[in-house]
Amino acid sequence: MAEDNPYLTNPTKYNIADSNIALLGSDLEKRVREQAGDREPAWNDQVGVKPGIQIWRIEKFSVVQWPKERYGTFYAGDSYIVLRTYKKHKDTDALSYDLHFWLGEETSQDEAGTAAYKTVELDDHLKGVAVQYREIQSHESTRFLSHFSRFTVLAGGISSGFRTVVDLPEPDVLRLYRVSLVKVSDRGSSNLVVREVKAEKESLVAGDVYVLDKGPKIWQLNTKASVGQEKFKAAEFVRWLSGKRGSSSEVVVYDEGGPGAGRFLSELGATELQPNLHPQPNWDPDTARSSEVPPLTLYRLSDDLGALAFDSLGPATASALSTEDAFIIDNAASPTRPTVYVWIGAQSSHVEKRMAMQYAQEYVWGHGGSGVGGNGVDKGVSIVVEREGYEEEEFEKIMSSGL
Ligand SMILES: [Ca+2]
Repeated sequence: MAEDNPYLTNPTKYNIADSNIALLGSDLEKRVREQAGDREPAWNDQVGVKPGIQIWRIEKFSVVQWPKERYGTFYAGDSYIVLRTYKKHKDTDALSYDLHFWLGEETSQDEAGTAAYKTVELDDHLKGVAVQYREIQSHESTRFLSHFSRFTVLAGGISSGFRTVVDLPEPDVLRLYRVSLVKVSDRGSSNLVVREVKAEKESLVAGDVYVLDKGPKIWQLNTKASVGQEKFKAAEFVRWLSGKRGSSSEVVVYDEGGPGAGRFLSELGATELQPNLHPQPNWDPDTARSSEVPPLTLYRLSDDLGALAFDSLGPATASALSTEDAFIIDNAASPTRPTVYVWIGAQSSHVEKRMAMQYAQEYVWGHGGSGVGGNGVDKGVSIVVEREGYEEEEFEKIMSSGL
């Protein structure tokens, strides 16, 4: 389905490695404002009024409601806004919010900028009490993944039209999915994550389960390093996929090293799996901040002296957070939950509140380099905005151990 979209005929890719979102005061911001108008119709009285998930996709410069039946499925070519409304305490009426914007690896700069801008706007609509998160494809926070019992990322996007995972592919089509379980809570519950990857041998890495969709045939490969629950959940996904097609696809399950597994590999021109160079660390709250982790570093964003100033305060100290300013706390070196936090004081100025996320993005961009464990900050790192008085438990835990 070709879409009449003047902005996407030649989209500028939002390249995480080489660019940042210089949004406020930029030409992009002006264009977003012009296109969107002052009042966003999507932020109406149906938004954030009862517990549940709400999702919008950025289309051109607009915020468009994402169909409920597609919740949990994201396209690498798009940007989305995800709002989770919940009650922190079940006995009260007060609602809390997790507000995420998710940027696919192939999304355009315009879409990414619009998503970031509209997220701040939605937070304003919610009276500024949401916790905001920037999510980058393949670097999603566990908080984000915990909202979806099955989280799926497909290739393509708005410019290439809809395709669902169950669309029956052409008989000669090969689609490869990497299926893994991701721990989403400290109590050990796990959600299924399905990512479409290039159907080529380089994509086959030890440690997960792969599903090769050949249309009439669906093959599952359990690698040796995959865990039992992963295989089980992947089989559930395969059964669902086949079931959606009226069980017309023939399903075969292979185990790495077992009979026939070579057939799966050779279909992609491989003879063996690639070694997993970046195994996912296991989340253990007790060792979340071990002694090897560098101390948290703290930055202050303040316009108290007129112009907006961004200053390093060095290692975090307990007294440094003040209610009159915004702060950036770099916990990107955490081996388990690398995050850059933005903390916004209740008495901070309008400009400080508005600019904080942008400064965090520029900070991440400017410090990008060797990534987790090194001196730099992984460009895909989660950015989380915490408002004074509405902080997440996780943040409080990190601050109390770091300060
Ligand atoms: Ca201030």
